[in-house]
Amino acid sequence: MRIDIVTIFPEFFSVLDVSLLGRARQSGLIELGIHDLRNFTVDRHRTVDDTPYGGGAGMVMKPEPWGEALDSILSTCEAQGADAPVVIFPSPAGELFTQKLAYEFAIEPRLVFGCGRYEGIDQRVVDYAATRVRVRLVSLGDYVLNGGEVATMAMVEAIGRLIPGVVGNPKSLIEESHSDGLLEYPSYTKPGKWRGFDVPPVLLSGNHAAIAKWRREQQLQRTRAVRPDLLPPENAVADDVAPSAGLERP
Ligand code: JCZ
Repeated sequence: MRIDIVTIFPEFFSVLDVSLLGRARQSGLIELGIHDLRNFTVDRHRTVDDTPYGGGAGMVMKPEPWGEALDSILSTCEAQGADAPVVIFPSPAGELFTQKLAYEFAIEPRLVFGCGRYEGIDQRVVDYAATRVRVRLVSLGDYVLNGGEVATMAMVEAIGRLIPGVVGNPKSLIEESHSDGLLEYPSYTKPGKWRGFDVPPVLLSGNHAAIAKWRREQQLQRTRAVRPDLLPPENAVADDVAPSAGLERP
């Protein structure tokens, strides 16, 4: 997969040189292009923002540098005979980014992320892009970030790890998909006793059926307690009878 990112803070993305995604890039599974939006300006001050029409606080990103940046990336795609990318604009006004969306994006050969700053990007950039490629406005969650960079990084990580070969042990991906959208069960490792807390005895029993049953119960209990919205209606119970998240002392 090839991922292009347009930003006024290209140095933010140096974190993608390390860890799992860094290795995936070295092995050629993920190709990354980071583009400084200011390189697509033509004025002496490399201006990327201006005051909003209609008034209001803050500045808006000017359309011209965005148009040049997108044209440049899209013409590279066309020259290579590559499939048209999906262009993703992180935005608090977008659809929610979920694991389902991560799977959807992970099968694309090319993605482009446009990272806004200030009060956002002139709407015509999105409208123009939509005349040429598939465009998605995507929100990481219901909170406000200072720009699209952190949201892009989270999405690149969530998408990248789904590309075959990126995660060393594909079993960890399979187990996740088997969890049916429930929260994960709690994990333990050695030592068996630590600061007065014991590992739940069932995990030391060697009884694999009992362990699977216990883990499933833990998943349901946690999900009911903190994320009942994830449960199918028949499993959800009223708040006042919901069991604890299992986070209290034994
Ligand atoms: C550009 N401010 C892009 C996305 N989920 C979420 N929260 N905040 C954002 C976001 C904020 C932004 C820009 C300027 C995305």
